[in-house]
Amino acid sequence: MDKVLANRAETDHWDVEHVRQEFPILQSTMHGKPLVFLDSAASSQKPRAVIDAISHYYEQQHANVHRGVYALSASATDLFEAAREATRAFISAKHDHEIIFTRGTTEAINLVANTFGRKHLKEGDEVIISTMEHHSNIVPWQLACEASGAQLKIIPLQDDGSIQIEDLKNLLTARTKIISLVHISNALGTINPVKEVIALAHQHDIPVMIDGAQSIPHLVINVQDLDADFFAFSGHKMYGPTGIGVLYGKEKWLEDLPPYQGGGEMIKKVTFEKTTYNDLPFKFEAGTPNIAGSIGLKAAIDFLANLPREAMMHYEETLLDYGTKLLTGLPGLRLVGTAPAKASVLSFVVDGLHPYDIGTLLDHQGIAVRTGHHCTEPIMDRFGISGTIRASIGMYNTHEEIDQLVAAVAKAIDMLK
Ligand code: 7TS
Repeated sequence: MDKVLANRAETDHWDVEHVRQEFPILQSTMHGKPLVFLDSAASSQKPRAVIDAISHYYEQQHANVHRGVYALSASATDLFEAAREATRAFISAKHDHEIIFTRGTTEAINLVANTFGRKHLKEGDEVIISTMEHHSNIVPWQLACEASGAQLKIIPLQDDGSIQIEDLKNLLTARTKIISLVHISNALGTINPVKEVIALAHQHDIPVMIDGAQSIPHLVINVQDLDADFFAFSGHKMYGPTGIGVLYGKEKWLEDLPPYQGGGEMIKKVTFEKTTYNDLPFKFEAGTPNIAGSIGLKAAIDFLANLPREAMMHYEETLLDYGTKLLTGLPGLRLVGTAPAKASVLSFVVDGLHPYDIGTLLDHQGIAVRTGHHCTEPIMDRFGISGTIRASIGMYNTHEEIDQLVAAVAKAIDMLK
């Protein structure tokens, strides 16, 4: 069977109507119209299994973890640690203690930039990121560079929104200490060749951090196969709750780095003379963690793990291709981000029209998209625009919803011109 046919056969196994039934909010209306939710890159909607796991936890299972001698605390601890194990398995990490729970991707990147910066960055050292980073993979590194006197080096963007390995090669020097790169761009949809980047960096003994905020809901992630040194993601973009995220770090790096925040949980022994730090992963988990969030995250992982992920990926690809074809047919509309390797994001501008005005008219049709710079101002500067309209796809979107988006954009163009 050729690839197209194989894809089609697998796509057929994606029962989108069945999947939609699992997401209560998708049955709701907005401005009297059925909700068409096309903003999953900002935050995805939650299946009932996640909502139920969290309310069940608060109704029947809540106590603080790692503290009490009593049964309820011990079982809350077991649930929390089961979430860590499920997360490990989900991204094929080697050890449970390589999974650090954070508030989200932003906190995970700050953790690495801060601790790596304190220990390994000095005056004249260099940190490489790309033009397509989310602000959360720019600003923490700027702070680390300011504190240490290191310099930020930027991989440029091609016109289609991709990066070239040659450009990265040209930036590598003996002073490069770390590379931090987004896996899938939230504003362009570009899928970066992170495995190739990591292999290249490792030839020079440079560690690589991957911002996986947008790849985790769409791709099957295997951190050992990627050989990533650090990999960050958020629960709320992968159908889980807000306020929980993950930093994966290779054991050797997490052992090497100093603690991030100080407080309870992260210590072994505290005296005023000297405090010793706890073992991994607790060294990086100061204070009471987001227990309910971890349980919701595990429910999201179990939900995803029970779905045919290959079929989901092919289905999302067909939606992206469909939307690309239809949108590019509209007058004055230009897609921003046309790299050959792309996932789930349709970012566009319309000649002479402000993204916000189009976004507002779409909202009146019940269609939720995001407009603006998407926390990626350097991308907007690179393309000389102030923002885009971004429709982003989740597992529950349909071809009919893409039709509605395109019809509503066409209507908005007509009204505003
Ligand atoms: N990195 C990428 C690539 C992202 O898309 C986002 C959030 C983050 C990091 C930060 O994640 P957080 O969970 O810590 O906030 N992206 C978006 C977006 O595209 N629209 O709203 C948030």
